[in-house]
Amino acid sequence: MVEWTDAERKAIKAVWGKINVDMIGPQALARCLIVYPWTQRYFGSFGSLSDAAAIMANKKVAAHGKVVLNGLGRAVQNMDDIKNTYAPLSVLHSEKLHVDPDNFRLLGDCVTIVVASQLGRAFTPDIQAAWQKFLAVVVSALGKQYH
Ligand code: HNI
Repeated sequence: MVEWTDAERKAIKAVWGKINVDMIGPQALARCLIVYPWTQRYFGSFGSLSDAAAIMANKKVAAHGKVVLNGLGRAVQNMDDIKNTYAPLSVLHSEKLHVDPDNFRLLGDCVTIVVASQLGRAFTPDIQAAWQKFLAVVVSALGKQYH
């Protein structure tokens, strides 16, 4: 099981407390689709993803970005049991959506970049260290049911 120090818990909750899901979610998913264009293949039903402007204006991308970030929120609320909390999501991404699990880290990095640009100086190296550990646990839990 993952051990969290009090400082890490505090840092992760503090970052989450400053995240506006409705803003960060759409931006992070749009960035992922633009920066790593192969991730677009899973969103064939989302309409036009033809260029960066289309992706950023795409309402389905925005809505799904919020869904993903709310999913991340569930991990924040269940920090001591992320693996079980994410078991059904892991099965879904593996068996139904067939998402290559390498992509989880890429989306996580996009979330971090958007969060960092919003928090600015408040996103200190210590805070980032705790946040990256949290995302690493999330990525690992999402990949757990792949076989
Ligand atoms: Ni993901 C659906 C959470 C990464 C492709 N995804 C979901 C849902 C949640 C979710 C929550 C909704 C489930 C439901 O309907 O029951 N996804 C997350 C989280 C991460 C993540 C927390 C990582 C941080 N998903 C990814 C990545 C891809 C991805 C990296 C592809 C590149 N996800 C999908 C697709 C769906 C999806 C595709 C279904 C979308 C739809 O509505 O058709």
